[in-house]
Order: sequence, then C-alpha cells, then structure tokens
Amino acid sequence: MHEKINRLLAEVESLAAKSNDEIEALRVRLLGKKGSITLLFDEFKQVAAEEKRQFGQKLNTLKNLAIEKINVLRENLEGSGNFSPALDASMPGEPVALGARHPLSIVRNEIIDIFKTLGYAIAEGAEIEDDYHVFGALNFPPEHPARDMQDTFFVTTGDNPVLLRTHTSSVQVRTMEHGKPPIRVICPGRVFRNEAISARAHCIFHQIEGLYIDENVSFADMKQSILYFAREFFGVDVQIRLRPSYFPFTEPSAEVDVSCNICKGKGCNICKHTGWLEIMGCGMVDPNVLEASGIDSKKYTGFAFGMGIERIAMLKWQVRDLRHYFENDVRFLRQFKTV
Ligand code: 2U9
Repeated sequence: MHEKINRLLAEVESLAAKSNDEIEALRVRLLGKKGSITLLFDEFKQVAAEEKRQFGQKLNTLKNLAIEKINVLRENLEGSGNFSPALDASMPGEPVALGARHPLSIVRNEIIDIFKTLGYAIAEGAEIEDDYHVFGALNFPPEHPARDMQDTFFVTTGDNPVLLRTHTSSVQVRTMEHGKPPIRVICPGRVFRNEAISARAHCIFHQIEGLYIDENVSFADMKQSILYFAREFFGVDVQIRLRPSYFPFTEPSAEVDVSCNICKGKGCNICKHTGWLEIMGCGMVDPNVLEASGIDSKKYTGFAFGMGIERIAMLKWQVRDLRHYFENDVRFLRQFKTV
C-alpha cells in the first residue's frame, strides 16, 4: 500500500491538462467512484489496526493533494482564456424550491381579511396572562372548572395567578380597558388548554375572536355579520343556524352551524348525517363584562364571537386529524401550496 500511495503522490504532483474535459477525466480517474484513490480507501479497511493511523494520514494527504491539484488546474485553465465553461451564464437559474404558507396561516389570513372589510381592526396580545384578564373580567365564577389545574396551565399560583391564556378574550378585555366604544376588533392568536392530544383536540390551538361594541348593537347585527362571514368564507349558498348555548361572558349565547359544504345539507360522514357543521360560538356581551372593563352597559351593547382556526381549516379541506397541523410533514404542507 505504501508503494501505491507514493506512486499516486508522484502522479498527482505531475498532473497536467489542457481542457476542462481532460481535467474532468483526471478527476474521475483519481477520485471518481472507481478512481485509484477511492479504491485505496476501500483497501484501507483491510489494513491492520496498528498501521491504520500511519496509512490513514498518508491517504488523506494524497486525497487532499489531488483535490487541490485539480482545483489549481481548473483555475489555471480559466485564467488562460482556454476555459470553456460548463455553465452557460446566459441560461436561466436553477429553480428555487419555495416554501408555502402554513394552512392555519392561510385560514387565519382569510378570516381576518373578511372581517377587515367590515371595519374590524386587528389586535394581538400576550400568551401569558393573569387570571383576571382571562377569567375574572369575563364573568367566570371563582369555582368555574376552566380555573382548575386540570383545564388550564398555570405559571404561578396566588391571588391573581399567571397562566397560559385559554382563549384570546383577554386581548378584547385589554382593548376595552384602554379604548372607548365604538370598538370593532378581531383577535387572532395561540391559546393553551390542558387537554390530552388526539385527532380532535390539542393542548395548543389557534383562535380568532371578535368583539363589536357600540350604541344599539343588536343580536340581529351579530347574526347578519356572521352570515356575511360564513358566505364569504364557505360560499354564497351557505346557510347558518344558531343554537342556544351558554358562556359566562355572553348572554344570550349561541353556537353557530353552517350547512354542510360537502353534501350541501343532504347528510354525509363529515356532518355526521345532520347536514350541519358547527363553526363558532357567539353571543351578546354580558353587561357585567362591559362594566368590569369600564364600559357603561346602559349606553352600550355589543356582540362577540369565537372560533377555532384548526376546526375551520379541517372543514375547509376535510382534514380528519388536527395533529397534521403541528407535525410539519412537508408531504402534508405541500398540498396547500398556492404557487
Ligand atoms: C369579551 C367578551 C366576549 C368571545 C366568544 C365564543 C363565543 C366561543 C369558542 C369557539 C371554539 C372557543 O375555540 S373555541 O373552543 N368560543 O364560542 N367566544 S363568544 O366572547 C367574548 C370575548 C371577549 C370581552
């Protein structure tokens, strides 16, 4: 092996070439898959353990020398003017693989754009909040289960514990504290709930909530705004229905369904043969909530609504398992590429 390395060292020292093709032929002969230096590396595997260090160093020197020599030959050829570039600088470049927006961002942006046309401003706030802005100001009674460790991630304990927000409503509370009606605001953001992860639930998810407060804002205004949103998002033929519900922060409250966009209301697996899909909750802001943030509930009324972005995105694209949204598997994400 010594001899072979020495012979190749001498050969490398005296390498010469007149064209790009000759240089490439030399490279393949020495360093290609079956090149003499590459084959020596295969042979090296059989060398006795005590000799490995000595041979290894020599072999690496040989390989580096060969690479360097070939590079020098290329540079010299370029400088000599005999260079015929393999690369045609006038050719269009290699296409760059562009990324795409995450499906949750696509849906969030679409929803925001719809409410922007109705004059809503966008507000964002902190993910780590205090109990007062997440629960207290929203009329949650002290014993409400959401205030339990089993439902909410607490950062500190005490009189006004710090926690990971379970909804973006704290952003609307702070908007009310700092501003005066009319208030028309849409609040997108990440929220956290202490839930087991499954196809239908996650401990982190995304919400968009909206709040509209002014004089004479009515339940009919809310219904019409939601119908407008549903038709813009799901299509002009969509119907909505409201079912009575309960939330501590709104009274009266309702769940909103849209007619199933898959079976057009006839009944299918997606809508569980009901013809309807639940998309959001809504209601008239409870006077206690207005008063807690310094808004005169005798003068002003308002409505609010909230939806989970994952759920809306699942309905839009018939995604059956929301864990796909968090795994960042490019095979999933590529399907939402728009360019
Ligand atoms: C203030 C006053 C009222 C926000 C609202 C809902 C109804 C609602 C859920 C939808 C699915 C949460 O993501 S989800 O689990 N939300 O049903 N949210 S009304 O009401 C507010 C917010 C702020 C000051």
